[in-house]
Amino acid sequence: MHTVYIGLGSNLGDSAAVLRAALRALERLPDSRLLRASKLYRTPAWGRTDQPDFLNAVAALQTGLPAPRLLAAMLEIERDAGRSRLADRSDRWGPRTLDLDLLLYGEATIDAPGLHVPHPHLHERAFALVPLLEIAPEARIPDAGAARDCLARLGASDIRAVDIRALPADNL
Ligand code: PH2
Ligand code: MG
Ligand code: MG
Repeated sequence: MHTVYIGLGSNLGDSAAVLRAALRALERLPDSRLLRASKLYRTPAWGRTDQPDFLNAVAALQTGLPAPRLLAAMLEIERDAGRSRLADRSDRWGPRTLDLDLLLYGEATIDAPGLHVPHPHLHERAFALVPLLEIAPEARIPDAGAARDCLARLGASDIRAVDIRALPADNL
């Protein structure tokens, strides 16, 4: 069994409902158990900034699934949420209904086509580090060190936990 961390993001549609449904889908993965889920955070778009704010979260999973099978299951959850991808990948940094990223897979370093662990941008993305540190304050990123030291170099003043009272009741 491996402890893995999955980043969840959405900035299209009813993002809070999409992320909650994705957490339920992760809970149902075979040979896996959802250990923890962070709060939802409202985060300014990173990279391509001409798009709406995201909601982001991180989930911790204990799983016996090998990384490629876990990744395939995550892509299926994205598709079920209505995520589309353009063949030329020109939408790679654009708005999305659901993005699931494998951030950490135990302490493994994996470099295979379409599968790079730790996530190559994790150490430079406060929107992923803040929810990760909420549920795993001691997390270490292979080759980048303590996640909390990475975040200290970035700052996180623009990342806010979502107040559930500000969401429609059917989102709870
Ligand atoms: N995902 C991206 C690009 N930029 N910015 C935020 N705040 N949250 C994301 O999940 C995100 C992003 C590509 O997957
Ligand atoms: Mg992503
Ligand atoms: Mg992704």
